[in-house]
Amino acid sequence: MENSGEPTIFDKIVAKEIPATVIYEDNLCLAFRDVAPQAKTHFLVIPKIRAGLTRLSNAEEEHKALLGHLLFTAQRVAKDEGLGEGFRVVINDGVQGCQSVYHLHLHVLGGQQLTWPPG
Ligand code: IU
Repeated sequence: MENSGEPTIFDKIVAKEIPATVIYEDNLCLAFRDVAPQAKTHFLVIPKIRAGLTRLSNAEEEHKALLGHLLFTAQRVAKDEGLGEGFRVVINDGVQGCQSVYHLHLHVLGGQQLTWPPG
């Protein structure tokens, strides 16, 4: 459920208050392995500061550069993870998009042949 800005589990991961397997970090974002992987390789890329981005559909003009950085980072870490044969980037938005954590995150899935369409 979307909240008004309470810390999410991802804020706690950024703050290192709860553990995660971090595979990339810079001043703007963090990439870590999903605890319930839906593909052989499944990691998340999140902004360190949510800055209003509980979900993609809350994006404003001011978020454009950060959104670009997250997407660029997703493909860069995917390459580092050996996903040169291809991968998928997913952003679940809202109830119908099956979003469960209201802190923007990009899923990156790969390491195997994926199928299409998703459910
Ligand atoms: P969603 O798009 O909001 O549904 O994705 C949330 C993801 O966060 C989901 O794939 C979870 O497995 C993942 N996750 C996690 O990696 N670590 C956690 O502590 C929690 C959720 I809570």
